Amino acid sequence: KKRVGVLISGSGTNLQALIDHTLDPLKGSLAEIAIVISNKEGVEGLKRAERAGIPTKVISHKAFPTREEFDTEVMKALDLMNVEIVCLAGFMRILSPSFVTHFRGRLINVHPALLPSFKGADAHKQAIEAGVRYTGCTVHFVEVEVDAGAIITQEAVPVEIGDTIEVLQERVKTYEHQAYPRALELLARDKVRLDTTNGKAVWNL
Ligand code: 3YE
Repeated sequence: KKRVGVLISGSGTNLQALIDHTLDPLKGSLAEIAIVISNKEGVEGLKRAERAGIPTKVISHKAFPTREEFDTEVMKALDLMNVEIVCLAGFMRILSPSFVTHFRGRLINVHPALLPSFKGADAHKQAIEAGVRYTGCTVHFVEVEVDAGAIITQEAVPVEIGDTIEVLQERVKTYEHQAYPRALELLARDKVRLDTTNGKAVWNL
């Protein structure tokens, strides 16, 4: 099985979806979560990992003088666990070029919008303000430029009249929980890879 590291910053509902998927014998997953790393202590996502018997580590970005030094510590922890695939799951840090380069093609993120629309940390606010009737979620390869990497999977989600950011966020999350395990499986099974010469996804279905 491919060893996966998951990076989190909070409640870890996407982590839970990845745990449930990879631990379900009926799914026959080719991925196994080897470690969960959080940049914040005490978050619910760490408890989710512990309940599933998955090793955890807290690496607080506040303990490091620079972004690069924090990222290097995370990189070392992942390499020590022989992690082959890294999933960002509600991890709220921009990763430095050296980290992205180290894991390029093996590093994926879920973003709560239909990229390339509504990049950044307030995607639902942007979607509501734009008045779109559909938003969604995207699992993509991580590149140095945030939310710009090649797309692996997307799900479209309706925006209902009167939606608040919170209500829309909850609806989109249920789709993220479907899309993220599917994307991880595509990568773990080498059904998709990143062509690092041009940054495009290559499909072998
Ligand atoms: N890093 C790169 N490329 C990507 N990180 C994420 C995706 C992604 C990535 O595609 N290179 C919000 C970041 C946006 C932000 O400005 N964060 C602050 C810290 C805020 C905090 O600690 O609460 C920062 O300085 O990084 C994952 C999603 C990033 C979300």
